[in-house]
Amino acid sequence: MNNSEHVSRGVLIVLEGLDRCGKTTQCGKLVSFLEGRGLPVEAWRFPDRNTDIGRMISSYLTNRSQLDDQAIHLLFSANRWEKRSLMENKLRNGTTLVVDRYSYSGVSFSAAKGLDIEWCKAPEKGLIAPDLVVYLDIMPEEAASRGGYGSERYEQLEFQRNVAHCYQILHDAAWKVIDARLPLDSIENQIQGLALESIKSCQKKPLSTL
Ligand code: T5A
Ligand code: NA
Repeated sequence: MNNSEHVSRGVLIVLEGLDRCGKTTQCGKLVSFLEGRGLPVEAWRFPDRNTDIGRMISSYLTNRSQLDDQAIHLLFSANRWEKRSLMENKLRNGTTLVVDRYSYSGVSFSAAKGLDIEWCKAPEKGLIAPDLVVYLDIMPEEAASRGGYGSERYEQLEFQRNVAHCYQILHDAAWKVIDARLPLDSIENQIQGLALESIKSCQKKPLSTL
């Protein structure tokens, strides 16, 4: 008998938002919090720059290579697909995954360039659907004023405005929106509450796909 039938599954938690909204900071805090409660949990991020595809993406993002918009879009998607079976195994075996960006970044950043949004969504179909999407809501102007902004390809105010607009189109009622201008610990507490709720309610639900 399959071992995983006896284990409650892990939950797929995704944090999304504009560049510099604070996702990476909050993903780290959430992972530590869940670890502290004795839950099996891992921090993941997309792009995963450690694979061959991820290295191509990283080179593009740091302006060391050029690619057509469609080509880079498909690479970002392929970077998720190459991790899909590992993701499914981890979840089935009870590990909760806290993921810094996922398909919604893929669609929003490419559609912000003017690509057709339905075309952008197509290669994401069949990936595992998140149980919880937390959107850290920030004005592009505010994000731009945070440290380190401007070093990568997409970190430009006008472009981030388009991305924000595309996120609005994708946004569905199940997303949890948090004001990213709040103090760190206030955001942290809100995300902890949402994560615990999701872990409680999703463990018996089967995994689904986008
Ligand atoms: N992309 C990604 C695509 O185009 N398609 C895709 O499919 C995917 C997956 C790289 C780029 O790739 C694009 C999106 C991105 O442009 P990345 O490597 O995840 O993606 O880079 P970013 O998301 O841009 O990461 P950043 O590091 O820029 O932003 P974070 O993670 O949102 O922010 P964080 O936590 O590093 O914080 C930024 C700064 O703000 C401060 C922090 O201390 C830090 O200095 N900060 C706060 N300040 C005040 N109040 C708060 N509440 C704060 N929270 C954080
Ligand atoms: Na980050």
